[in-house]
Amino acid sequence: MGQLLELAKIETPNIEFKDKLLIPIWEKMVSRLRVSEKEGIQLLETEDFSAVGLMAAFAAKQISGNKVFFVLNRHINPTNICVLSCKFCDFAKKPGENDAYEMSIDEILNQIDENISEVHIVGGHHPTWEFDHYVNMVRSIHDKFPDVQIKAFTASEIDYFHRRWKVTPEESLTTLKEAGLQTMPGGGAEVFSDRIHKMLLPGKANENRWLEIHKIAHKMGIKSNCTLLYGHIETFEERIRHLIKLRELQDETGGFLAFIPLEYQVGSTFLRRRHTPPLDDLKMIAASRIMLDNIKYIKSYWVMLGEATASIGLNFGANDLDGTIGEEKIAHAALADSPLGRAREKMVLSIQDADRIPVERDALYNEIRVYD
Ligand code: V47
Repeated sequence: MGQLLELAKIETPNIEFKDKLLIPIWEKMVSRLRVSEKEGIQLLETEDFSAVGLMAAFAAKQISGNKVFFVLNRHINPTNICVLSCKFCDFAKKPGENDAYEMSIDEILNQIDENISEVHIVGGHHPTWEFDHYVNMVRSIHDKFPDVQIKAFTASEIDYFHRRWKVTPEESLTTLKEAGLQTMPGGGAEVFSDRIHKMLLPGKANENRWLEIHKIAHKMGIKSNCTLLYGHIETFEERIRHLIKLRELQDETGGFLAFIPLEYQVGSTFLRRRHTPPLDDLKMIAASRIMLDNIKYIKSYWVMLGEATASIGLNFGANDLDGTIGEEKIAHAALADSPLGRAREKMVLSIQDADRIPVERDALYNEIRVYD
């Protein structure tokens, strides 16, 4: 295994297991042995959610004690115009459609202020915006706000710059890094499965391409995040296989900062009738924490989970609550009922509600302030 996480020695809790199939998994965790695919599936299938929560909380405490991280950030989605037609997405629009929009670079700059640490930029795959436009966007932000770290463009967008403008990922990432890009978000991974790729996201970067682009980024010293879009038509097997693929790449590069399980928002796409029930969200967070033994941070993404479930997720293995966000558009286009953005005080309270210590961080997880 590549890069082992540093673990603090803490007392092993005494867990009363109702589901005896969890015991060998727990024994492996305590001995720092890797959990297998079959065991990962058991973590999602079990009804003993309190035991899974305690197991994951133990793993999280070994990694970051009682600390839970958050960032003052803004999400900016420069355009929703997109050549793709992913079947889960309510955000994308075609040119000329009623709600289609394009933000100018000045409009983007107006959404940022020097009080935030991170700006997160993800948008549609625009048919005519040239690659240079994205470079200008990053450079303009960096020039005006040199202290704001720029986390921008999913692997799917980097792949699209190649397909549309013949700029290879090596070239685009080198140029964007020179312009001020610091890290990459984890979107666009969806579910690593040929079956789902064909059905839901034809034409988008597939598993191999997504992983290849993150590997290129990591080799260039660009850290990134990773995600899984769950709660639609995927199986538990596909979810766990996806986590194992991420774990394998992390063994190789050590370049992932955080993993974010993204709960599918039903909106008007109706791949499923209802969103995932909160207890299943919590098991997903816990299984992620237990499987991804080499990725330091697991986010409880309040935008998609809702504020209450996200706060409880901090007792199911998550050690990051993401950020204040500003005006989120992707989940809200799919009718997420969380607020559009949150104040720092609300982030602190959600973490304290979970009996954890809030730590404000920057995009690279440097600690800015601990709220003891
Ligand atoms: O890639 C699209 C997903 C992603 C829906 O890296 C949907 O820190 C749910 O990746 N329901 C973008 N999800 C969001 C994302 C992200 C979010 C927060 C933090 C980070 C990070 C990354 O949103 C897309 C896609 O997987 N998405 N439609 C939907 N209906």
